[in-house]
Amino acid sequence: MLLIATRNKHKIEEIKRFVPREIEVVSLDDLGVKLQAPEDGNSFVENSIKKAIFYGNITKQRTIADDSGLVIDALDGFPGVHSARFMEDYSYEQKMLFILEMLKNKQNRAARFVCAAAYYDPIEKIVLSCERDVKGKISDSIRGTGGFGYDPIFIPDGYETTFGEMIEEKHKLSHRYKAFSDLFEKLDDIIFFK
Ligand code: ITT
Repeated sequence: MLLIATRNKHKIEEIKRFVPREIEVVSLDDLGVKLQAPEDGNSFVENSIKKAIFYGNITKQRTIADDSGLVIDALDGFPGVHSARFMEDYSYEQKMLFILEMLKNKQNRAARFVCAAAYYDPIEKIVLSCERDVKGKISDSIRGTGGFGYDPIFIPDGYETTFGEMIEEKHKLSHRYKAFSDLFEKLDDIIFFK
């Protein structure tokens, strides 16, 4: 059994796609976990490991966690590890409009989505985290209703459409797809799931 330790329902749906089919998964809600992991690290990898260890120790289950965010070059990496908590009381539409406003007079619209995918085994004390990104740029406007978070303003390299306008393509090229593919490839060598 494997615990997918995120409170973000969109992330759960995406991560489920990347877990090998033979592994049974459970969520924090399935296990009745109410506590919230600390997320005060300075990097995606650090935060992903904090989440995995926190929830793995509470539940005594093998656990995977995800820390991710949007990194915008012209804004010195903002919102980065603060992607979920910046302007916390505002909607994602308001957050995206704020970002578009900050980039209004900037030539450089380069950005990337980053994901750190972590695994923790509380019995064997194994900890692993893989970080990957997908590079692209910030669009001129909010486009599309698919996905979640900042998807409607992110255009991956080689495409004209935002993640919000995509249906299946996002899951073949995203930061999350890459990070979890790496993680399960590494785990395959050291763990036998049942
Ligand atoms: P958990 O900590 O419970 O996993 P969270 O949503 O708070 O849930 P993070 O702290 O990792 O997770 O914040 C990630 C934020 O970055 C997320 O809420 C989105 O705003 C943004 N983000 C990450 N991946 C994204 C994606 O694929 N598409 C759009 N936005 C994304």
